Amino acid sequence: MAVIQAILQVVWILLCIGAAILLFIREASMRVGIRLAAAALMFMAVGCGSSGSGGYTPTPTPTPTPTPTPGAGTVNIVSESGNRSFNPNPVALPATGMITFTNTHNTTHHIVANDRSWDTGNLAPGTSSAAIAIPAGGSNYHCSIHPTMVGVVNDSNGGTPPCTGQYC
Ligand SMILES: [Cu+2]
Repeated sequence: MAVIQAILQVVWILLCIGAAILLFIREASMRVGIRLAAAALMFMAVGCGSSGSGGYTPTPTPTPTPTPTPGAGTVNIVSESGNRSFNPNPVALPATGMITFTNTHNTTHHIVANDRSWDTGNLAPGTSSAAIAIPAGGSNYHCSIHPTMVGVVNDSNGGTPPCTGQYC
């Protein structure tokens, strides 16, 4: 089977070369120009190469970078210093009601709503959370790894939501 395949491949390559030469001669005799003939020859070579079983290496497709959710607000995690850990803080709730947390600090953080209604999961340095749906009433939040880090998402009217408990 492999022998037949090899023979077929050789025949195919010979056909390709033949076609390319014919095309070259035809183009040359028509005085269209050597450049066009060369281009045609290249085209044939590429075409033959890709239809064979070997010799063609597909170029790897680059991994797409995650695109931010349109209309989501962003809070940057900037340090481990109380209510200055986040920027901006407080943050306005955008019309989409969505906020993305981006960790620009040099250590892992894990942001949770004080009422546990949402949770970013662990955010390694340089990573961002998914866009998080914040309730229209806003949210008080903190870092579960560093409980002194506290922040606020304002309510949809721009007001500060009431904060009760140990993370206020
Ligand atoms: Cu933290």
